[in-house]
Amino acid sequence: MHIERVEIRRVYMPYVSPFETSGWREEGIHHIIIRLDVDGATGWGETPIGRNPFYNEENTDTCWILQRDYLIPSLLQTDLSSPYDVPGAFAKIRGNRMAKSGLEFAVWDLFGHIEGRSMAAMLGGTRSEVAVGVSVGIQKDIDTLLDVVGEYLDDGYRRIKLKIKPGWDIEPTRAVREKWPDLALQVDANSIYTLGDAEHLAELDEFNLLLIEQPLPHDDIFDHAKLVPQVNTPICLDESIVSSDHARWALEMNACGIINIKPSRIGGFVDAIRIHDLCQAHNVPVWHGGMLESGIGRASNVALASLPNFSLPGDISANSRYFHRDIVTNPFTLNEGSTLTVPTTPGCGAIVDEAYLEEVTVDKLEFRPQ
Ligand code: NPG
Repeated sequence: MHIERVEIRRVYMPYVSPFETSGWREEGIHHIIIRLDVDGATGWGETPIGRNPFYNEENTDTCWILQRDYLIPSLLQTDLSSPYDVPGAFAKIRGNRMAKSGLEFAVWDLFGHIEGRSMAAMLGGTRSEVAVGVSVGIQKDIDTLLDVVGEYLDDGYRRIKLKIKPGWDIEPTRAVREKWPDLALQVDANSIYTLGDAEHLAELDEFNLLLIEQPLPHDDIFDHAKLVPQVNTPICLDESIVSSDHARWALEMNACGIINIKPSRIGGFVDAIRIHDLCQAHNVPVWHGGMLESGIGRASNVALASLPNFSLPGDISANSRYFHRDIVTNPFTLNEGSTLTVPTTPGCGAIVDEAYLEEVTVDKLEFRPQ
């Protein structure tokens, strides 16, 4: 099968409230939405990339250029018999995994519509609901943090992740732990510490956290392996795991006890499933990260999170936690028990609000086979 038409759109959608990590602060998303068409069937995908290269090396501009000049021309030339053909179509192009991922997701969605299968079923999902939590950005002070966490708990979320950085780590975590002694709580440093901070990071051990996520640099695995024996809390890798090979290296080096899988960071579902399976074989739990996706990327995240080894709650909150209005007409709502329901309709299950998508579009391009 050859794709007949590709459309990419840069979109801007404001968040309900700004999101701040140890490395950046954003007021909204600057993602790329992809649409593929073949013979009356449509597939949607999202590259949930940052406007600036502060999380990884890519940004919206680099993804746009890579998709326009390399990835879409390759995809249009490829005779696809399954979504598993996509990584091969992109194999010559090194790195740029976020740029690749949205196109791969759209091919999965397209095949789901053509074959009448849900994305979760295609990926090997086994759950009808996935456990989710909220990632709480850095706040202006501890009182505000406690209010924000309290609101999410009132909404029904049962797992909270706190963003931390030097000067905003031990005390905010202590305050949340003291107020909610039984809360499932974890922290995320987004690569801001160094191995010299090992003793400081070990101070987090007293708070009974599920995990400490990506304390050391984004491209490091070696020093994480040195950190692991110095803290009792499980170390989870995010930024450092960009492929199934990186996951294998980390497991062989004992650089982490848990892995956060974001399929967009890894270039798509094909390699993300390999990481899931590898971790399962090693009895290493995984959980699904988030990149504040619109309803399109959110639906495909929920599908992947339905695989069996996603055994910790994901950063996949209900759409209303991110946006007042989303580009889908069927947003996820939080179930009792802090879960989202896995769609069973063909593809990822998102119903795109094309009129609103047009409103939030900043730029768009269309491609057809030459
Ligand atoms: O709920 O989607 C969400 C946000 C989860 O904290 C979250 N994502 O470092 O994991 C992260 C962070 C992130 C956001 C990373 C945007 C990159 C871009």
